[in-house]
Amino acid sequence: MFAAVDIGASGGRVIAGWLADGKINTEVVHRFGNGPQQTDRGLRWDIRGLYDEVIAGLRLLAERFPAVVSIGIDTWAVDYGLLDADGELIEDPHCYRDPRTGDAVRSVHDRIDPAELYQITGLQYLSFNTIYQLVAEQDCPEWRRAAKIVMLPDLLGYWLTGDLGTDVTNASSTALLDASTRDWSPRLLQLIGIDADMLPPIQPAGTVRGRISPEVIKQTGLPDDVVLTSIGSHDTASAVAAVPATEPGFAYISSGTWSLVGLEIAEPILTEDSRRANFTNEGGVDGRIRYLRNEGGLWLLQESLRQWKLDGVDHDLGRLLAAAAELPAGGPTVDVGAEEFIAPGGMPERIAAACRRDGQPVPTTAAEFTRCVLDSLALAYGRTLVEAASLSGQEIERVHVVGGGSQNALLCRLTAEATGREVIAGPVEATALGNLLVQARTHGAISGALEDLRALVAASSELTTYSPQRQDADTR
Ligand code: LFR
Repeated sequence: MFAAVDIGASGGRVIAGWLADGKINTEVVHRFGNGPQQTDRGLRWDIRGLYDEVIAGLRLLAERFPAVVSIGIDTWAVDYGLLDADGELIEDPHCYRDPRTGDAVRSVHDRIDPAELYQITGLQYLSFNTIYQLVAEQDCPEWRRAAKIVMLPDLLGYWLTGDLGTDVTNASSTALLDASTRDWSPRLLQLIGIDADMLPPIQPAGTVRGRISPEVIKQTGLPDDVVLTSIGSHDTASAVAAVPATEPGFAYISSGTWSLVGLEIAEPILTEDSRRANFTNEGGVDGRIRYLRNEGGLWLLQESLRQWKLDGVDHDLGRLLAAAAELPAGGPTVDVGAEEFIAPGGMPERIAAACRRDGQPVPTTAAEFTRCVLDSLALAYGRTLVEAASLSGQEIERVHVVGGGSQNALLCRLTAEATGREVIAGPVEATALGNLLVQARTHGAISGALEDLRALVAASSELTTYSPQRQDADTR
């Protein structure tokens, strides 16, 4: 029995998982909300509140599944907390959507040419990559007290165990990791003035991080030998590990707040063409490379819904999607990955402004905005996969959509049309499954390569296929 703590930008869950009859079974024991908090010190995560939810979830887990042997934690990437010399968190971590890195980006690129930075890290340029956030932080008083930089899943893990460590999947999102050696880059650390001992050691996914502390055992009622296992702690890495592909030739879209669109490859592609196309080489489970582009995601729709609610209209998503599906194809589209959509607030107006600026029809109803976001996402997916195939030389025969967006039938149908490929949707909880399966393998409940884990996910999940030619879907 294993437990996944899986926290995304809009919500978290504690999920129990166990193997029986060649399948993985899961049960969600606790769900909780999440979202960046606007404070007078910028946009931040309430990480202590999230930790309290994790503890509440582990308490429920201990009651329901007393035989749990291991816990794994994943969250979104790039963000971190700073610990002082006594190991205390200095302040709530910044959210990557805080637009604080403008000067820091310029400052880093003055010190190292972006082309050279890419040759070392292989990382897509995103204004919120950890390297830029850290340089922005160096101007704040809190930086002077900072002794350790700890990625968010590792911070939660540190509070559970007292042990500090990280894994390559999340470390690769910082732009401080050398994509070729898969270790911290001494050159980049020196460039931005960070001592190597501020960063924790990198452990491969599938290493025991440490035992859950006696204090947490007392608080939760967990068995006293339960451990924290290092998994693909970047949520996207765990999701990609659980893509239910049974044959090569697949692409994936991990679809949620963001859409991570790409392929799995064996060695990083660090060419100038790849950099110009803004593809990333993030570290995957078992040394694989996640060659993908981070496109905007359902955030544009989530934020629009939030704005309409603030304005007094609480739309039902199901109804909105049904109305959007009735609208004709060929409506306006926006660049979902653009910097202008990263920060929260006023999303429908920003979408309308982008359409107006480009001389396109401007959406007015909520259904039109919804359709515009989904058409834009599908268009971005289609383009990204054409480029991924050409840059990697890998053929794409089918596209797996995992995560929350796999439940959005309209988006899946539009994706099949835009990519001209069969789309296989599901599972929704791929991230938690990837987290659980790596733990299960570490603790001997299963064995095999990533392909075997994926076959197990395929055998355990209900998947829906959307064909590019047909308007309907098959569920198996
Ligand atoms: C998805 C994700 C993406 C990362 C973004 C910010 O949840 O982890 O992979 O680019 O969030 O961390």
